[in-house]
Amino acid sequence: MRPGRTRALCSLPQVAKRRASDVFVECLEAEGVKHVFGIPGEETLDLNESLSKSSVEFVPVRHEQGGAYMADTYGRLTGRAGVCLGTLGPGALNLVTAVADAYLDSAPLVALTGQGDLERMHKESHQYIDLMSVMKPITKWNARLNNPRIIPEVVRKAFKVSQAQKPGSTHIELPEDVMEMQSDAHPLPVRDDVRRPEPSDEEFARAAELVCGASSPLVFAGNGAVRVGAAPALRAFAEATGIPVAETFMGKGLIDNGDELSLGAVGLQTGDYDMAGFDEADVVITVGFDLVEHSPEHWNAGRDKRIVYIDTVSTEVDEFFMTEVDLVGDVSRILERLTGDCAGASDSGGSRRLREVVFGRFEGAEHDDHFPVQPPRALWEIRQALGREDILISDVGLHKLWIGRMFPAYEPNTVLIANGLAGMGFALPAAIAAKLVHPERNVVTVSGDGGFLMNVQELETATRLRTPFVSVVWENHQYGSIVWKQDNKFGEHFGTDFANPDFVKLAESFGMPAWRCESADDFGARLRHALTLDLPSLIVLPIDYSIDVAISEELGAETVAT
Ligand SMILES: Cc1ncc(C[n+]2csc(CCOP(=O)(O)OP(=O)(O)O)c2C)c(N)n1
Repeated sequence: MRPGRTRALCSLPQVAKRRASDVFVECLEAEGVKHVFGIPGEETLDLNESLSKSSVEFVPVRHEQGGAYMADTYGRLTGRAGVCLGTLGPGALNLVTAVADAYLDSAPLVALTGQGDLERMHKESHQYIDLMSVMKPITKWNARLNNPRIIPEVVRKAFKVSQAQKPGSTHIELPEDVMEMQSDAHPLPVRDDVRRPEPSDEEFARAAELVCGASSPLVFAGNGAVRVGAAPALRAFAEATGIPVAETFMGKGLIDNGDELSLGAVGLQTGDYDMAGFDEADVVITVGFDLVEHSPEHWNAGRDKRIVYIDTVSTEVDEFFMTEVDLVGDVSRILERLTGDCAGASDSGGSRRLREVVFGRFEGAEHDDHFPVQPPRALWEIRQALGREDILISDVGLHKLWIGRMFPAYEPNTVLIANGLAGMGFALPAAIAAKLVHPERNVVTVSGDGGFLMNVQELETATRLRTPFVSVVWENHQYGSIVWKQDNKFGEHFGTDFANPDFVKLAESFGMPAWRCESADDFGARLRHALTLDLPSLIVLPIDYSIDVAISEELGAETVAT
């Protein structure tokens, strides 16, 4: 053995042997884990017993997918991996959709799954599914704990990889027999003080030359900037240079919607880009732009934009996104330096036409008394009821498209939209996690009547935890966005209509107050009242989707999938 290695081992504290599951939980504590969201199983008995004696709160949920969405949202809002748990086979498989959501939406999440004993994995065996293979394509990394000795390394690596840019999901499989073995391992030190490489002076000079030489530059900012807290630096850059900022749906709030330099959230239709000034733009500065949200083909179809790329990691390859300069590193520091270097840039880029159409419609909705309510009025009421830092969480459907483009955001991470995987059922469990992270903020969800029922069981988790937020269900008895797409394509729709339970009675049966709105004014009043309560509540809002989310033919064909 090499001398250095001997010294390192000699310096380890003497630790008594403990059960492997105890060591595992000590490692979770060392990572700062506060909650594990999940459902226990026969194959996680030791782990759950160890959790019960730890500082980590085990939060029982009512479907593993709900638990994984809670972990996903906890990760989105904190930058620290949220943790979810499912037992082997069915429990683990129920995690899959939300683990994939964290993967595509770049939210740090560590999924724990039980597993049968090591010695029965090679054969047909009760509830055994090859979870390592199942989780592989929806995680950045995964590992089986096949020996208690490797627990500290595996846990540290799962968190490190999950939280490193771009963040995402990782997975640890915990065989039942390994968890009950004895081990004297102990947690590894946790160090997250990553120093990012700086772009070279030449790269900065090239970027400044491009930006300063542009006649019509604009910034396109996305979730990558939200994740690293770069909003202040981005705002300072925009203000100093006069270069306006368009946002993706997940980038909403990076720049205050009321700011003169805000071009709005683009991407619903091809015309969005045109009307925000992309057509005339010769240079586009992307800041934390994740291609998973919106294909660059929609704003660079002619491949003629000169692109300055700013992010923490190197760019994806896409034929419509051939960047000219890549500034990879600490996004805030890069923007700060560019702010000085680009003082002479042209401030004539961007167009406010998109904003005028969208927010003209939004402001005009204040006195729109249509009932069932039309989306602009519904969003207008929610905006009035919420403060700048409060949180609106969108589920997935036609309502998401309305929220994405029309709901004004003032700060990042105040409008949560799952726009990578875009799975229905996200909003309700996400709200529980948002309240755990920010108990002082108001939280409202908007779901369609389709998506709401996909994770409705988590109303019980919410009432049990007493996380006060308001679930608003836009009721139209249809999968609205599919109706919209089918009508546009075929002139008719099919397979999209359904009946609903009485949502008010359903919510009441969970022990929470609930109301059905009878008029547009009713909605605002009920929402304001619900936000004063110290327990979760639900509002059913009959919705009229007869006005096209496209708003105007001028905006062209839709480009996004809901
Ligand atoms: C889990 C999941 N299943 C299916 C889809 C495809 N999909 C996208 S939107 C949508 C309909 C949503 O209907 P609803 O929740 O009622 O909301 P609305 O569109 O009416 O606002 C469907 C089926 C999806 N994104 N996620």
